[in-house]
Amino acid sequence: MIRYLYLVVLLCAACSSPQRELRIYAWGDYFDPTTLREFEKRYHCQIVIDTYDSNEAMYAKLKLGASGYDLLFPSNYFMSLLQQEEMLQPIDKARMPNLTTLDNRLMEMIHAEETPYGLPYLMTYTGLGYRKDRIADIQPSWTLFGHRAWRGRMTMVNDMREVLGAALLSLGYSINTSEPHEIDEAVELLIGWKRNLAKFESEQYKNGLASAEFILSQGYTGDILQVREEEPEVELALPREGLMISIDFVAIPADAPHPELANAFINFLYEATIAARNIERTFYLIPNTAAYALLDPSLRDNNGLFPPDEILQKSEVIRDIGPSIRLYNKAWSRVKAAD
Ligand code: SPD
Repeated sequence: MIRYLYLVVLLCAACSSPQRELRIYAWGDYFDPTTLREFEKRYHCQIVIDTYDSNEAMYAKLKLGASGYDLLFPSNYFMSLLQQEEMLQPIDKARMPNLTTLDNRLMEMIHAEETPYGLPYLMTYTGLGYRKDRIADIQPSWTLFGHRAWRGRMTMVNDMREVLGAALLSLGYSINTSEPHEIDEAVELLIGWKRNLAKFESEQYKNGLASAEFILSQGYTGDILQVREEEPEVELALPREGLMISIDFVAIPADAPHPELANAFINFLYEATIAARNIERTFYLIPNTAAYALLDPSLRDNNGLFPPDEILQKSEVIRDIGPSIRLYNKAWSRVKAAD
């Protein structure tokens, strides 16, 4: 009887003890939800996710005092700012057996940003989403935003580097230029495009494409492919001038309440079967060669996950451009203020 009572007390204590929370601050549509449930089961915790739609928005919220997050997903070109401001803690790479199969080709791309404060989690390309039923025979180009006949039916993301990048690429300039006259030309071009846009927006446009409210949108390739799963009239197009490439890192904030659990989650993300499930659901590439081998064969020639070489050769990784970022901030304010 006493033994039975003891068991009941133990069980009740387990039920009533508050579960650990792993609080993630990440981009939207970023994980296969079944993988999150699996982590919760394995580690007896609950995952809570808040989302942001640009690096700038994430940084601003943290600077305004938002705290309690265990994990962040800043893009490569934002890592050094977060480090300089001592907003991150080192990752415990020694306790990550799943790191052994990281894709070296992609690791070379992020060479400049290699750091003890983060790991590359996800490759993101920026391309075009469009309605096949409204735009037949598309000739993919960033300059399509100059097409007046589609006024009010097009969107671009609310992300300064991505939008200026599209204009710079169409002018034949580097998306990382620090030349004021090149950035000025891009601003002039963008002000013209802006007159044709419904808005700069990074999340709701996906519903807008699905409902045909919008017929052409700049967007992250994985997001566009996720919409295509729901609405086959939505298609991905890769502009002939090339793509903007970002590598979103995974990082742990300096004040994370559960760094142990956060490190375990990072290792979990690189587990081959988990990475493969996340790739298949999000259509973003996690740089893990062991996961590539597990992918559904239909994904091997998916041009959003593996863009063709002739496009990749013209594409560029968005880089940290140091103090020249001021030129971009000013340029973006001019675009935003223009009628
Ligand atoms: N749902 C959006 C996922 C893509 C995030 N990557 C953003 C890169 C910004 N340059």
